[in-house]
Amino acid sequence: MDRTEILDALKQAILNYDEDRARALVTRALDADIPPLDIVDGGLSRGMKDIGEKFQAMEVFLPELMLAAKVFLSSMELIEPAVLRAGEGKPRRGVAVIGTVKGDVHSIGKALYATLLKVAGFEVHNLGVNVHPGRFVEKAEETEAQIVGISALMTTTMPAMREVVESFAARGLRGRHAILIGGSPVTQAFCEKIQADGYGETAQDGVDLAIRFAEKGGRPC
Ligand code: B12
Repeated sequence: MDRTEILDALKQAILNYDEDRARALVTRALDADIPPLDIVDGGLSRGMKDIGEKFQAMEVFLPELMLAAKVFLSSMELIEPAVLRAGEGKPRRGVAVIGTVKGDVHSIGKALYATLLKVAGFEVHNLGVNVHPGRFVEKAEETEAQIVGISALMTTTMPAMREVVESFAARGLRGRHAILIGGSPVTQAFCEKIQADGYGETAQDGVDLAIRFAEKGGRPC
């Protein structure tokens, strides 16, 4: 199998909810020296995107989403050590607090963001999912984080991102921590509307922004 065939088969394994096959293909991909992030983007994430579209078209339902997520997370267990190895020896960049907003339990994109921040040299405090706005503030202050990364995967939970920004403002803390937002329904326009400090379309974009903030500060949004 060449690279494209492996990645296509991996996408298909997600669509078939076939955990054993997905893990075997990930091992094969790593053995074939396919970069870990290409395995995620070119295989696993493509599968998740297709499952989301099938869900929207009512071709699959919640149990299938859960199965696909399980295959994704199980595959990530194999990929993560290879990703983290790439970050070994990197200088320490700063501290990041991340979480998924109140009302939202989607964790996969945020977990990927956490991993890539670690690779880039950040100390990461992952607050998990369904995080109350005040919790972001408390943890950011406690850890003196330069970066607060917020994830939302649903249009219905995006307004909670504004609440997080407002919680920092209400305590006079705007400008002290860069508030970065992301997740598939989030846009640059929304970032500007709620006056967050930056939007990352992908986890890697979010890491690049975090590095810029940690190094220079400023408001890229
Ligand atoms: C897997 C999944 C689930 C799983 C989640 C499991 C888990 N542990 O995360 C389960 C089954 C639990 C689930 C539940 C639900 N889901 Co759901 N789910 C998905 C699905 C298929 C994939 C999401 C995913 O993991 N993608 C892969 C990751 C890698 O991509 P990502 O999260 O977008 O992250 C990337 C970037 O966005 C970015 N990123 C993400 N966060 C951040 C943060 C920062 C700071 C930065 C910089 C970057 C960044 O980095 C990542 C990589 O580059 C999506 C479809 C989709 N298109 O998103 C639907 C989807 C998000 N779900 C949806 C819905 C409706 C639901 C439910 C309400 C269903 C129901 N009837 O109960 C519940 C909601 C429960 C709740 N209260 O949260 C809808 C949302 C529609 C909307 N209103 O916007 C979607 C879009 C499906 C659809 N097309 O209709 N879901």
